Amino acid sequence: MPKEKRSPEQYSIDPAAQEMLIRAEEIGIGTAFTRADNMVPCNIGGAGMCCKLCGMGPCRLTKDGQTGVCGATLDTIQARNLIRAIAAGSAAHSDHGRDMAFTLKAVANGEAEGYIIRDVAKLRVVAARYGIPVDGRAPEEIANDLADLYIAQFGQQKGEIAPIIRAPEKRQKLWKELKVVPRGIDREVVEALHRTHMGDDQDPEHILQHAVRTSLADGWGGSMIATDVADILFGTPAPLLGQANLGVLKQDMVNVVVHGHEPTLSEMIVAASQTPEIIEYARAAGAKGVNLAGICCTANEILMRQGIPAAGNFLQQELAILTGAVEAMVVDVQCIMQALVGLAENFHTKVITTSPKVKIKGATHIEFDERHALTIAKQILRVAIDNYQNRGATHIPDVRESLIPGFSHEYINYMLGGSYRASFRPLNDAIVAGRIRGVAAIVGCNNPRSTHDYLHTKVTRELLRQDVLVVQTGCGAIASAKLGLLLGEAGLDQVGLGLREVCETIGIPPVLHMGSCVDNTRILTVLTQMVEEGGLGDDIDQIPAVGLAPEWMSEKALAIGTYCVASGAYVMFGGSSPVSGMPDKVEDSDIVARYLSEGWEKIYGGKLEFVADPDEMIRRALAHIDHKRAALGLAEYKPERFGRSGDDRMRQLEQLPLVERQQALYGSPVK
Ligand code: NFS
Repeated sequence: MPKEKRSPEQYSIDPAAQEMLIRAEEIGIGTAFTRADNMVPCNIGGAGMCCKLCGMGPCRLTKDGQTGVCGATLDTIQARNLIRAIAAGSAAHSDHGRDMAFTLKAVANGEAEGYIIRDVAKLRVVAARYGIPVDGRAPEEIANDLADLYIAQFGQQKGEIAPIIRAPEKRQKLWKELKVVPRGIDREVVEALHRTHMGDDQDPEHILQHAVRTSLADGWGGSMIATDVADILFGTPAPLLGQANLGVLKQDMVNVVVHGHEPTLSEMIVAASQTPEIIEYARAAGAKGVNLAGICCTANEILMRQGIPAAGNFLQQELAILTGAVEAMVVDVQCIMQALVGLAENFHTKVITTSPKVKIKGATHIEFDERHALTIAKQILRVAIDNYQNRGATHIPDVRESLIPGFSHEYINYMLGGSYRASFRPLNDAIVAGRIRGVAAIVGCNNPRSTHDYLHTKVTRELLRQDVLVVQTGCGAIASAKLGLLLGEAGLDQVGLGLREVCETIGIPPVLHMGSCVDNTRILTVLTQMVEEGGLGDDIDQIPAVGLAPEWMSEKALAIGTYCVASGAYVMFGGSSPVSGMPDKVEDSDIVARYLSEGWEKIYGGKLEFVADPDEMIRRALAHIDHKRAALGLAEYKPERFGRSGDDRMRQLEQLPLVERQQALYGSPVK
């Protein structure tokens, strides 16, 4: 029986999304929101209680003590299902990292049209970390060596992946003792699949130990490589002004939406769109030019480096096409809904697939090849421009918000101390003093099963009020951007006074946008640097910090959550749990869920929990932060200690007559 249909306000808290969903209803077009209404999720599969790994099943274990045909117990089945998801997520991130490494190699050898090495400084720093000689060498030579080293990580069979040395020393030692240091990125993913083939690894804890190793191959391997190379080729992000939401689409321009994940093509489309030849071509077609906008993590990549606006997050991909104003939606890999093609048939929009790995029936395929990157980018833009004349009625919501993204860990380090005294000291000190209670990474997807953006913003706002500094990536960052939380002035009135004062002093928004989902590795680096700075313990699990993915939906999110736990973080997911079991109906069906929390906490100091209620998520996050503060012997968090923020006080003083103001400031009037 279909669930009850929800109202636009129940679908999304974003007014632009609501407007487009009303429009979709008016013209009779379905979206992920309505499809979610019509598709009741399977409660057995959803709880991790269904095994379909072989042809004797699928086996659905819904009674006490029941096993699969082969005798597999529920905890084994849940662990196998979970590791397969983690392997898929790790594979997606890491394959992205591999492509980036190949691009670096091609650029180093002059085989990639249109690219240059933009951040030579980062290239030298990263290469030097691995002992690659840098002095007196051309950037291309260094890049060639680094590309070779990075490419080798994927197929490496033995030993340890190289980037693991970037974790805190104590953590590395723990991983070695536990035998979870990845040997090679591909090897761990393949082994996860092998172990879960019928008749292999059947001890849930042993399976989950390998889940950790697989996820570490992502976080401290494939994803870290993706971030490094993107920065080296396209520039390490630093704050700039951007905009977000569907209102960034323009009526009088050719709108090209780039959607997916890898920055290689989207960066080239940005470059191509600014060439006189393309601008002229667009003008000849009657448009003012080409307006680019991003969706999902591609949006984050070009937003934080080039200031290209974000049209929205995951659940807005269909809504962008519904505006009728998108000439082309150019997609590469990951998070692309198949529904886009059918939806686009109602409009003039061309859905263009570009990756050799991704085709969608009915889409136009223009395959990307880095050797001819600029030429292909121009070709794609010409297809979009030619389509401008076919545009029909449009409906662009007049909703957009400004934001300041671009907080790479390099920039955070710089902003805290300047060029010569770059340091995490001020951040650590603010935490030690209790001005900042702790740090929360609020990341991950949207999910049409919950109200779009609601859970993200609910937990973000509450933690800010509680003086928790928030860092964000992925679709969660775009959710906060749309609400104005990524702007200093607009966001600060919503945050606790201690945190507010720190933000005012440094001149930052209370929510730091750190990039795309592969850039969660930047958060790992920040946590490591906080450890190395001193004062907050000697490993990541001692820092008063939490990781939250309130609206998760993708397997990549599970991989991220797992590597963060293995790195020592307390991670909570909202929404549904893939290992929930049905503890009220089937005895011990939550053994795996308990192990991910209590079991992993004993081993890694971090734990993974699925918490549907956002208030409970907030409560547990704050309790954890306070518990970690106490364990470090830090001052108890007391918000009233810091009184009003400095800027706030100055603003009030400005209202006073001069003598009284001087009295308040200096104790007596200045003569
Ligand atoms: Ni992350 Fe980025 Fe968004 Fe989720 Fe998808 S875009 S890689 S998976 S939906 S946050």
